[in-house]
Amino acid sequence: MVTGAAGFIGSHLVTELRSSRRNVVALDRRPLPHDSERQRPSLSGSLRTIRGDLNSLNLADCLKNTSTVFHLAALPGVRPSWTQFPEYLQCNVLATQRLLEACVQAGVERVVVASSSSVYGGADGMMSEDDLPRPLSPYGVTKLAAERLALAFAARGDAKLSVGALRFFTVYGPGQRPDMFISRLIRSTLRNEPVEIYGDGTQIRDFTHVSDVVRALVLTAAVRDRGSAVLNIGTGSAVSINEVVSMTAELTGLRPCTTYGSARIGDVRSTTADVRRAAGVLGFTARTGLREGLATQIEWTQRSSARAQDTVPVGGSPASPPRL
Ligand code: UPG
Repeated sequence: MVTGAAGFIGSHLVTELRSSRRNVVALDRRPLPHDSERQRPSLSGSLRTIRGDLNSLNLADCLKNTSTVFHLAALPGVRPSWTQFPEYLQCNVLATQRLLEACVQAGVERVVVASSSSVYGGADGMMSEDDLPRPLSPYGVTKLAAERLALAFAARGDAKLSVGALRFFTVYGPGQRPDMFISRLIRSTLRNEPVEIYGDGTQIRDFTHVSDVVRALVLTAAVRDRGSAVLNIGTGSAVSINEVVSMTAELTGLRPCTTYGSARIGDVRSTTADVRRAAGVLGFTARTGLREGLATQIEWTQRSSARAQDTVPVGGSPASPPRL
């Protein structure tokens, strides 16, 4: 089962699992994306979709015959969590508790939980799994709570499940959430519109391509020693927001129109994953460098906007003004 199957990472994971002949239950509050490429009929594993909320679905029914759960459903994003904390708590903590309880009852063997580098807070230098987490945003607090809840369930004497909690570092690539920086930068550059940089653009991120993240998820589900573990999933090196802007300019041949505004509360200055534990436990190392990965997202954005223009209803035009 994949929770959050309609999301950015979830939809890629569903495709990968099905192409390796896994039968997938895809659960989400939203419909799966109608992205022609990702819903290829050639995929060999079966797909059952369940539309609903983890806080209210009958999870015992949903989990029948499920051996592995990838728990990706969450309210993501750092900055809105200051003003929408009850929703973050509901979606990231209470829903996780409800799912884990149901997993124990259903005899699920393996749960892979999506955690985040946001649990670390404002560390300088490499972030290592043994560092004391000090989240700087309410979002980071909820991701840490979800991760620890999962580990607490795995430690219960009556549960046969083990947990892999993966701390993802700023994931990007085709289908990236539209509120994230790289998405906004590429979209606005292609449309010749301005994009605001929060702060001076010298903040750095360990940008991790979604294909690497999906590989790490699959490896975590399959790892032979199925003990519970917390693992960083990143590349081990970081790039500034200003460098991402320069690379995007080179790759598109266009000049991004950037404006600089205030840094946002709760945004950390720097993230860099210590990747040694993931290498040791999973044999995982990221393969996609930022330049190559950015090119995949630029190409995907160009294709999606071309498709959107092609699917305008008869009589309409992409440039039609809204009806008043
Ligand atoms: N930023 C801007 N302008 C924008 C959007 C973002 O300057 O319009 C900045 C932002 O302040 C941050 C950087 O760009 O410094 C990267 O932002 P973003 O792409 O949104 O990623 P993060 O803030 O690093 O957070 C992402 C995910 C979060 C996940 C985390 C894991 O949004 O859900 O937990 O990465 O590291």
